[in-house]
Amino acid sequence: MQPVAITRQISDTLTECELTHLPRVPIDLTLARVQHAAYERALADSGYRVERLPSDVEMPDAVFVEDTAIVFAEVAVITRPGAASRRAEVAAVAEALGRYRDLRRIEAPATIDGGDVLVTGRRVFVGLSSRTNREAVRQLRRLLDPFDYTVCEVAMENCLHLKSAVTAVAGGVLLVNPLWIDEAAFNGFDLVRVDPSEPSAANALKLRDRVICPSAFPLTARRLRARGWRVDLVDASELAKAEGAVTCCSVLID
Ligand code: CIR
Repeated sequence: MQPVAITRQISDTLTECELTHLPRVPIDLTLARVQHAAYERALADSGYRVERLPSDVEMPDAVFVEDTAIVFAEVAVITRPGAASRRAEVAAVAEALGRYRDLRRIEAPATIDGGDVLVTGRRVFVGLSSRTNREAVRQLRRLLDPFDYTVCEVAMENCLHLKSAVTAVAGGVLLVNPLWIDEAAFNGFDLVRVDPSEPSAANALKLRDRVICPSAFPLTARRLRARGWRVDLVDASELAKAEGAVTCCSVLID
């Protein structure tokens, strides 16, 4: 099967998005859409069939589709996002994902954003953030019980999501910002650190044949290229003002 990337249109109300760490600044919606289209082209270039869902004005943050679902080879888990304003986003994503996977759901009182879940091989790391609680970790562990995954929680600080601080860039290799998570939680992995002048650079998107990084972080991209990987840069300046980066704008079904 050709791999699929679910993305979602940028809502006209993006400027009313949730913000946790950044002050609200003007977002150029036209430019945001141009940048988002370039991101989708990078997905398509890498072999993904891009399935773009519509959005609407009731869902300012819907473009950050990663937070609504976690896809495994066996099932997809529909989240219960930590921000109440984002809970309605899951319906359309569940409908789309249901064509490819059996669905499981996280239920109240659990809350979890997909951005807090790092899946690499059979390991599942869940960041305890302002969006994700221990009850969600418990439910996720139970849902994955039949499938031989190890689910563990990770403490984090000073960033929105676990994947703001750590992402997988190759099998067994993680890109990390050691100031936001404890590297000891990732014992046994080969860790590449972000350039210290680019603290937000740990969010990179691993595709089949390349890694996508925001063009704002050239020094970290250089560190990845030095390992021999193809790194494509995308300008994500506008969605970064809404606290989004590159993993958050797609749900990949490989
Ligand atoms: C939010 O605060 O929920 C959005 N403004 C940004 C979400 C970014 N999601 C992600 O990195 N997974």
